Amino acid sequence: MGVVNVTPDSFSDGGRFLSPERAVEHGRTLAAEGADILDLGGESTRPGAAAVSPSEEWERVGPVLRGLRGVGATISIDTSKGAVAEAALDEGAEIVNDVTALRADPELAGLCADRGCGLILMHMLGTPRTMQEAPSYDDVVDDVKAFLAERLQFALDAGIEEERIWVDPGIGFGKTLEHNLELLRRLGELRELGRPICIGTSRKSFIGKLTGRDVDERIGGTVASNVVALAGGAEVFRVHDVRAVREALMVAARVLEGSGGSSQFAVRGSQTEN
Ligand code: HH2
Repeated sequence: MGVVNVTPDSFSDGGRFLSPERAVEHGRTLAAEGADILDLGGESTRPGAAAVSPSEEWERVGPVLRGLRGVGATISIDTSKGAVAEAALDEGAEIVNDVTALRADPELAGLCADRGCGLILMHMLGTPRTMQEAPSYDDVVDDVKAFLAERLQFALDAGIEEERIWVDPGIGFGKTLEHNLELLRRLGELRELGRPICIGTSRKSFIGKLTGRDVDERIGGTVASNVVALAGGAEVFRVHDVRAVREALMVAARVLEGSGGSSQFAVRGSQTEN
């Protein structure tokens, strides 16, 4: 899953793709690099980011969504707002990626049930504004798992089909460095929820803490953390650097084959090199 942020203030790439033309071009590049899904976002979730009205959010992402039609990737809309999700689904998006796991907008669950779209339920402690203020858990993996189980049941009760739902532990959303590492180390425990796991480690601050690298220099840590997530059973990898991560996952998947790891990546390399 390649990230297309049409925002002025995303932590990773804020402002770089705010013009629709640049965002569309970026999305096309990510699709050409092998992204199966493009995740379009018009509101940053970083701590302290400015809130955006539904109309402003849609004004940012709408033209980009239209420009990416026919690019050969499934479009996912990264939003917590029913109005934005509805407009995006009308324009051809097929997945709603809600970082609040259906807690922010009471209309969103019914919309997803009616439309039969895909849905990503992500864990976050508190809100983007407050989430990094001394986050604490009894056991981060057990707590995240219980939260996702509860949100999964909520979605099912709202009439959303189980096979359309993916779960995500929300790396960096109300988590310390140790919490993020523990979630990646024990990711396999979330498989007991019975739904595909989506993971978003790309360029996040825990990588900066470990490597000392600035946000646009975290590709090594991003690759490593996604490979670890693959070994833990993740199936959807939300990243800014599609080519590098995809190639790493193709190789890692072959190594893990037969060891119980996931192996959905076909290897397309030359047979004549070593
Ligand atoms: N992370 C971000 C945004 N959306 N969605 C899911 N499912 N999982 C994630 O880990 C996730 C997400 C944050 O990353 P980014 O979009 O690069 O930054 P910003 O929120 O500042 O736009």
